[in-house]
Amino acid sequence: MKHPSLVYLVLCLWCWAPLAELRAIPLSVFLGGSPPASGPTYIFNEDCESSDNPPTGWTNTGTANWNYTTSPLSGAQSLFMNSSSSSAYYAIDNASNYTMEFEFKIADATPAAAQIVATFRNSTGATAAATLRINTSGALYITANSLDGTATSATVADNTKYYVRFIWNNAGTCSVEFNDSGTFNASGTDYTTQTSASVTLGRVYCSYSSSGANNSHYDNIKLY
Ligand SMILES: [Ca+2]
Ligand SMILES: [Ca+2]
Repeated sequence: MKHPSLVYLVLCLWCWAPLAELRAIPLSVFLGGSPPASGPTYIFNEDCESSDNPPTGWTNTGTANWNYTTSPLSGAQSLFMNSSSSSAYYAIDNASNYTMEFEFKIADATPAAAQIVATFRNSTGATAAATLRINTSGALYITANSLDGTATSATVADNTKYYVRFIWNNAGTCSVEFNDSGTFNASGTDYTTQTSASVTLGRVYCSYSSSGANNSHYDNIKLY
């Protein structure tokens, strides 16, 4: 608790007409109020740096390798899906919206057939809610409500690190955006959307068994 006379002095100064610029600054700054809330609370924020394979909370299929050390995307280790039949999922609660962010790299950015990069699914994995794919040109698109959305006009390149943001909205607009800076603005040639149906979520995957992205890398995988 601040001394009452100090609070009175600050209020008098703040109200003084010539100090217009001063009033542009929130009063709470002078009175010691709480700063604005910063950043999301992550459901997971996996940097792959532990030796656990898979890390706590994750389940592997195929030969997902969370201890990959050859050219990791960040730090000393990344997640490497070394075949198209590998994937890893994290069990999640049903929710009306989720944002998944991750660093991504793929050896073959123009695969012979579209491949799954990430997907929100139901609790058994059998039902897809929204699926992020890379097409044969290296563009990203979302399949939801059993319909393929428009692919980004921007494309990813082989063996190049990108930052990806993949957003789930239940019976709403899902979106994906990617770039090499990690700054997202929900617009541009690297951004696209697709409308989803209502699905009860239970899992989120990197890649997906039997149709995953071949020779793909992930790091700093976050969900909020
Ligand atoms: Ca690791
Ligand atoms: Ca890492």
